[in-house]
Amino acid sequence: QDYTGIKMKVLEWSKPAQDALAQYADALNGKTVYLVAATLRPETMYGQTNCFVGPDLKYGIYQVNDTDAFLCTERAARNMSQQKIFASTEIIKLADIKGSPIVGTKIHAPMSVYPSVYVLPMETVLATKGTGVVTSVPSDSPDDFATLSDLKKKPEYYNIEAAWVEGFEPIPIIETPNYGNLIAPKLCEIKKINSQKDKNQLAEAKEIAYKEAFYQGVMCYGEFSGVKVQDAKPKVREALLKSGEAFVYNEPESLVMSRSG
Ligand code: ZZB
Repeated sequence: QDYTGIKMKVLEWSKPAQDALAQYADALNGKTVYLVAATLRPETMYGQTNCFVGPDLKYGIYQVNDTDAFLCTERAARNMSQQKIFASTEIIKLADIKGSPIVGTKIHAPMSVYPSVYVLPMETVLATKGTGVVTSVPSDSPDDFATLSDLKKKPEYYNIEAAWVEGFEPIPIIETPNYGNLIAPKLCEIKKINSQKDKNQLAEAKEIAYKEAFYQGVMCYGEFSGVKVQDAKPKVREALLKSGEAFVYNEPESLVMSRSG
């Protein structure tokens, strides 16, 4: 898979993350840390409202160079190292941290309408895919919309502060002929998706959302407003790569494919 690695700069660690990372203070000193998300939809980055981590997943903070470090799974760090994304040939892990304390961390999501967004929990984040960090675009991803809606309904249950989700609404990014400009909320309504646990309906909705946006979608936000998604996608990606806010991240798919196949 040819992913775009999105660099989400940490602006302020949550209190639990500060506590968890205190023991690594020397290693992290002077480093800017980015949560990195692997996406197939760079053209939707304007609509990022938050990012997701798996609360029970294990993450590491890996040195990129003298100034930068990436937070992702160890598996992703190994892939990155093979793709020469790190300055050093060896993998340098600066810290270990679980997903749950990262929740509540304030980050900057490149191109997002919202200047800063929060890290939130998502039970269905796969450790075996991408970086284990998922950027969230509830306008165009049914999984993201369903999860964000769950969190808004029951912040106490999910152990989050209401302020981390309040006011972060889906933004119209792509106009589609059959589902309007907020395709994910629309599909969740049509498919009667009530929570992130409605797996089968969510899988169907995702399939439709991918196809509809790619083959029939037209951008209705940002620099490429009015441009077909097919044409805008590589252009937005190029802009992100050029500004240094993203990088090319590839994933060998063989294992996952053979298991599901
Ligand atoms: C932003 C985005 C916006 C995404 C969208 C999708 C959509 P897929 O769906 O299997 O082809 N993702 C990445 N890593 C993980 C993970 N570890 N666990 C769970 N989800 C993950 O895989 C690619 C997409 O799945 C990625 O693209 C990411 O969400 C998510 F509007 O990034 B995407 C209709 C989908 N729309």
